Amino acid sequence: MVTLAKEDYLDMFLKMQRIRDIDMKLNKLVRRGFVQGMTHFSVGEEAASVGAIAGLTDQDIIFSNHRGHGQTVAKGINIPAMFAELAGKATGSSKGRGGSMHLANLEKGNYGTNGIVGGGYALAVGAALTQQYHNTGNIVVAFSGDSATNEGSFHESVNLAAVWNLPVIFFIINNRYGISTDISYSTKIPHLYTRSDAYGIPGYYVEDGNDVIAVYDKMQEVIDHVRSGNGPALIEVESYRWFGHSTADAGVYRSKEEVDSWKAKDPLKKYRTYLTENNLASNEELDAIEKEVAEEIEDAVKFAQDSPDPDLSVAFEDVWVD
Ligand SMILES: Cc1ncc(C[n+]2csc(CCOP(=O)(O)OP(=O)(O)O)c2C)c(N)n1
Ligand SMILES: [Mg+2]
Repeated sequence: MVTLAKEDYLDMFLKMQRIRDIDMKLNKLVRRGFVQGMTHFSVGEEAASVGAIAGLTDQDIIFSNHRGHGQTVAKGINIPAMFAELAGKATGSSKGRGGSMHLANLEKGNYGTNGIVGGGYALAVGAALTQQYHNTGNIVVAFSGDSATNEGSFHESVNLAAVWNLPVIFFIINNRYGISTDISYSTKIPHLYTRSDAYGIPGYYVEDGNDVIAVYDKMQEVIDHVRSGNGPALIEVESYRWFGHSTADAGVYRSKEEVDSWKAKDPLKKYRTYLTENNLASNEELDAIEKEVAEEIEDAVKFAQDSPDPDLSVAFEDVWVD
């Protein structure tokens, strides 16, 4: 049973609203050339990201993938710096060199999103080895989609993490698609969390990954297990992306009925109902947060638009660490 301070409940709502509004805004801005290259939206998957990250500390580390806006926001990136990064500006969180698929925020433990499917797993295992070696007590979470678990890197990484007893959580957001491929074409087993059996680690499952409290609650168990030195764990949560795979995808392989059925399970509406019905927040308070987020995003877009392009010379900065 989850019991949090009111400010923590509201912070989760704020972060979910930010993820929603940032991607809704970007969906308009990409058409006007605001973002260089492709971008992948997290709309519909807000509860999975926020529920997963709300129980981590700033020192805990995450790695994410091409669909990493949600985790990046949940891990507390500065919003104007994120917009500037998406626009490739000098004031961006990675000085404009990363963009949508390479968002990072080292101070808050976001070691980077990653355009290579399955590319984050081994990096997360390496970071977890560092935590174990230096006995920091921090843990690492590797976010991925469902399809990525069919990459060889997944199996090698989970196996190595298991035999070395590393403090890493493999967090899978199962949205049932890898681009246009329905999961039934790519994966024989009905539940991805059972893959943990092959490596001798525990597997956890949240059927309603649109319920932020359910995700948070289950993650508390997973975090306790991993932080206590019991080695890695794997968790699968079910959710759905409302938009196409990326801005280059019209989504013709999914029926309107299917998409609508998931929109009816809107994570933000679900959480608003939970908060108001349990007297944890009023509709007025939540409306005020919505307004605050809308203004914050307008300001962030303006900040990005008014920012200068990076100088070419920065391309070779921060490549090596002594
Ligand atoms: C190694 C590699 N193979 C293929 C691609 C192209 N690609 C980008 S996203 C994607 C599907 C990923 O699906 P999933 O892991 O389920 O994540 P989702 O997009 O559903 O969030 C593919 C095949 C890639 N970027 N990297
Ligand atoms: Mg997927």
